[in-house]
Amino acid sequence: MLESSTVSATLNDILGSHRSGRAIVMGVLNVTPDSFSDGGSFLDPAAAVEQARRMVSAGADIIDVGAESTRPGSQRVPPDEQVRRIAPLLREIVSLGAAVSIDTTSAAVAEAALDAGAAIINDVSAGRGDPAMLPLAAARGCRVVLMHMLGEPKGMQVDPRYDDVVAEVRGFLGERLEAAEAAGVPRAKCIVDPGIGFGKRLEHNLSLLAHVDALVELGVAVLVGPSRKRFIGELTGEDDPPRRLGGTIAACLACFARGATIFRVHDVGPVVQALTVAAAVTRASRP
Ligand code: HH2
Repeated sequence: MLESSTVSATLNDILGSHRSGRAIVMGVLNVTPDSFSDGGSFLDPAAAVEQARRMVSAGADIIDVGAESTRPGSQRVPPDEQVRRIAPLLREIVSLGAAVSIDTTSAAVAEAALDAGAAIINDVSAGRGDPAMLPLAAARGCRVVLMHMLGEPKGMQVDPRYDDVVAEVRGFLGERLEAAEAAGVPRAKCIVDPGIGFGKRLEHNLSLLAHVDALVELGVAVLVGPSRKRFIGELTGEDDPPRRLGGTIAACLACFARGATIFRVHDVGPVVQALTVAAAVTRASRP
């Protein structure tokens, strides 16, 4: 499917956001029964499309569609079941005009989504989960999010350890950028992500948020996904993920101040508003 000129312009804005400083918001759409904060809410295709429409109206530049939960302890969902979940709604979501990303580690699922008009592969395994993923991205000329994860979702929160979490995550992402380039995906089409909550304790998540500028030095746009995650509950005592919006906004703003520009969130409107104000204050502080 050919990209519309509006989506191509959005994609250029997204990939160049680390240079322009423009904040980009990626709205989360989980077409799953078991996601940690919204599982089951959008399994019905009509509800999913309606939620995507709301997120686009609220200012989302990207809609990230996922059909497999990666919460700690989650079970893998076979590729054909992921395709079955997204097939009835993907084209309609693409027609809303935002860029669409597919959150999967399976090349078969990514290919089905690209065929329906998705433009970005969001791979939490950074191309390690399926050897066909990076070659597919190269052949289709699409953009790729490369995320850091220690281990697999099933056991990743069992005693994760690092000597220097920031250096190790940065080193890993540098290597995955090289692997993507070796497979034929230009660096300029890649986005990196420290993988908040993926094999990390509270102190690891906080170090990565505090030093996200070390990832910006890799020379590509940096995405962060703190939305509603457990570290916010650990800091604040809020057990109910949908009630973690204040913490989500604080984490996004702290990362924006340090050079990250793409924010994967469930609550698009409030985060767009917060980033708009933060960006205006930053501009006003320049001579
Ligand atoms: N977090 C989740 C899923 N996909 N992708 C990227 N690039 N970065 C993230 O931090 C990230 C991600 C987990 O959040 P969610 O989709 O809300 O939950 P679940 O995995 O349970 O569906």
